[in-house]
Amino acid sequence: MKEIIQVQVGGCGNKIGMKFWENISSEHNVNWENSNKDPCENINTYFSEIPNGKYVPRSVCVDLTDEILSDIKKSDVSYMIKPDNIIFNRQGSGGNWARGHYTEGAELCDNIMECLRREVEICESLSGFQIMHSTGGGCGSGTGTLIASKLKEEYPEKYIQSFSTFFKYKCSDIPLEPYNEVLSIHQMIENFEGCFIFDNSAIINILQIHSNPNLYYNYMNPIIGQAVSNITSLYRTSCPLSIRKAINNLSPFPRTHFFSTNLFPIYAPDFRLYKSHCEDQLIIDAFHIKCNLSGENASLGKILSAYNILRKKNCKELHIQEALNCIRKYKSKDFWIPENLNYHCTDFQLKGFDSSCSLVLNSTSIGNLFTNILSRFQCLFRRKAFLWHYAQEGMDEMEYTEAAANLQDLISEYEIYQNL
Ligand SMILES: Nc1nc2c(ncn2[C@@H]2O[C@H](COP(=O)(O)OP(=O)(O)OP(=O)(O)O)[C@@H](O)[C@H]2O)c(=O)[nH]1
Ligand SMILES: [Mg+2]
Repeated sequence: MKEIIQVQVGGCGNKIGMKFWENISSEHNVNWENSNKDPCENINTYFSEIPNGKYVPRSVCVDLTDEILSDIKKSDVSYMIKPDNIIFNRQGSGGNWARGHYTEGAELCDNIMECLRREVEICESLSGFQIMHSTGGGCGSGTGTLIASKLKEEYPEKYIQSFSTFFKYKCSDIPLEPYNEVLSIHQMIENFEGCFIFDNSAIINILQIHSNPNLYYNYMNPIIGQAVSNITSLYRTSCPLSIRKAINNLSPFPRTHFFSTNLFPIYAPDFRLYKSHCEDQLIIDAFHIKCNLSGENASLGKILSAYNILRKKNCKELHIQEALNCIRKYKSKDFWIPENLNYHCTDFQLKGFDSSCSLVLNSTSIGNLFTNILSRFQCLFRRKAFLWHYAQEGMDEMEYTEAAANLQDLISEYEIYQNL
């Protein structure tokens, strides 16, 4: 058994985290009334069995406000979350990374680590941790990265992967967002082994959402939840990968571990068509820029590594190979290492879909997202705007300079690979 423990942190982390649990509970037939009727072999990756024979998520839910309770209650599977694993205070971070990382969040840390220790103790052979969070606020970004650094201290040999939401083009109502994002990425470079990046602006673009910003999360979160379910199917099928193996396959270099995900098909929940797609269509269409959930066009960079995850019953090997050969032939100039395109095929279908495909890309084009974030950061930092909020929490100016330099190094590293 190779178990994975999820930590969902902050407003976005908890909402997307609950979508993930809804999807995979249904895929594994975990149901409170009937226990699990038809357990999949690897139900234990993400669920632990409790004494009455029921299964509950290996999840710890953290926030700095009690909004977490309503976020969890809105989910169809809220009843499965262990009440002791919901940890929050009522102070809030005020959108400030330093409050999430050094003050308010730090106060909760002993409690969080104790809860994680209990979860680790009931695992037979822990594969690693995954953190769900956003990078723009104070909690998911500050506390999420604090938890990762504590996990690295306590379980240095375990891999940590994250599902991280950015908001590239937002005219934010929180002016501190660029600081929060750069300080988070600095930590993510050092303490996470693999980060699956989603960009809200890209998803808004794909879905052409023009509604009230508070409503569009209802459309976006199911899409991110589907992509996460597809990616994690690698760890849950009958011959599962460990986090270590999956991330190592995707990362030719240790620091460039930021992956974008293409999802095909994508339907806004109201417009879903229950249509089946053949293997070659799944593989070829998943390469389309309109399927990219981080808004970066992989064809404008070099693909360092790619993983195609197909979920369809009775996949035909011959059709898969033909489609992969077609990609290798016509997109060879996009690949940095020729043919570095892996695939994984499973019968285990995505909830509500006859067939689905996620293409995970480690592409140098993700550098554009970071360049954009760094320039928004520089614009504020040059003027020393809003720094007093962080200084009040004891943060030193050196920390911004170090974080920005680390991000600049990462961008340069992507540029080197792109031009090699
Ligand atoms: N995709 C998606 N993005 C969200 C959601 N909720 C918030 N965000 C975005 O995530 C960023 C940070 O918001 P939150 O996650 O609510 O912030 P937090 O981590 O709780 O931090 P604080 O509330 O500042 O303590 C903002 O840019 C939001 O627009 C959500 O449900 N889905
Ligand atoms: Mg919040």
